[in-house]
Amino acid sequence: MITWQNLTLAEQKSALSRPAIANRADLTSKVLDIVNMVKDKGDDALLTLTKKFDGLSLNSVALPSSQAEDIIATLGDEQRAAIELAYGQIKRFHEAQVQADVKVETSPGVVCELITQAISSVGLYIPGGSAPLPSTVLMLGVPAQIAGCKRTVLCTPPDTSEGNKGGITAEILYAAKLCGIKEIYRTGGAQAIAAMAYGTESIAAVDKIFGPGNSFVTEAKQLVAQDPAGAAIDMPAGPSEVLVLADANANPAFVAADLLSQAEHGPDSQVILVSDSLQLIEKTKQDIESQLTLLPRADIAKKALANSRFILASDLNEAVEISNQYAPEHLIVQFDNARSWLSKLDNAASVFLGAYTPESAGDYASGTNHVLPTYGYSKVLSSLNLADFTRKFTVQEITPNGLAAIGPAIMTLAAAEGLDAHRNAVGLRLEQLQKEKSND
Ligand code: HSO
Ligand code: ZN
Repeated sequence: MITWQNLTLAEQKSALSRPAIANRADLTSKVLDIVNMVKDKGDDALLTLTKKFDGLSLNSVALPSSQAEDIIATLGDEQRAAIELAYGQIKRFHEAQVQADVKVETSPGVVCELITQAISSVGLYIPGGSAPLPSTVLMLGVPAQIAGCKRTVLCTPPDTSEGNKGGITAEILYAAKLCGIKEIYRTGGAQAIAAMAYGTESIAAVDKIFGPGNSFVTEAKQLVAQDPAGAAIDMPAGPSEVLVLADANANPAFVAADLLSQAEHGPDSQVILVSDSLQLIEKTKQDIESQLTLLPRADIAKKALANSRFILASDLNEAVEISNQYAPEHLIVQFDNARSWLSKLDNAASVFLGAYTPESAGDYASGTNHVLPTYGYSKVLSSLNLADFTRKFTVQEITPNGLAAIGPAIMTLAAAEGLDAHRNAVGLRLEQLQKEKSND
């Protein structure tokens, strides 16, 4: 446990540091090889890499729609209903984010507009591996559907489990179906990102790629985003994080469960507890131990917990300052009257207020998006939202009288910048108006 006040400024900074991404140059070169292979060989590269990494020989990247329907038919009623509930919640929250276009007459005869349009084609990456995430399909697919993107492509590694080898998990397929996603491809990793960015015979390139993934996927997203011929990406993604603020009255079992729910995501997950109560910290640690024994993913959680931090603050204000400095992806506030602290909470990407608001609610079904900036980027970047699936452009239209009123100022500004062609573009028109006036 760390007692915050006993640390020097430098020690405080290092107590909140994130682990550096190891051996980036090596990763970049491996990912570049994969990206280039997909650029050169298209679908063949995807199928070869699927054989290499997933051990599956597929004869096509696309999942035939009849196969998708057969897999969906295996889904139990309870699972179906849960996906439908989450879909409805996420839809309600994201539909409310639709913004009206802006149209303003800034002065008589000068009309300016800001219009929102859906990004034409988007690619959604859904990780497979140790925990396939149908919830992420909803988090990406629902806003794409509401925005009205013309094409939505979904890529995910093929299922390797017995009984559905080479297929895709039923939950992922059903979530995709609710979101109206028709293009579904069985390919994962850096190769899927390259395919969506540059296109292959079966996957046409998209404008923007969304979704979390391992270090290969993240690196591939960064590479294609730097290439003007590649694709835009949603945000830089690092390992998932939670910081819990808890006071002496918090329920340690709840706090332990919240910390563990983050820790089970991956060995590199970041888990931090900050409290002003030594007793709460000690009890939470005990509860973590006892809850861990029942978790199937205990090994993963233990690895993440090895890098966790338990910080004792002198009071709640100091606890809040520590959180603000760390800028967590998820911030859970288990203080009495948590809402009264909201205006003091800076920099967290997603805030959970009160004892009955676990992160799991936001991960699945409250309605908020679970794709969030990590690694301290939440200081400047936002939670994924409807606007990420749109672009905004401006329109203007000016009448002769409108131009006559603002034209002289434009000419003065153009002259000040030494840009005479700009000045003339207005001057010529004002002269024309002058002529028409004297002819009347
Ligand atoms: N906590 C993860 C999202 C997630 N949790 C998906 C469960 N499934 C990152 O925000
Ligand atoms: Zn989660």
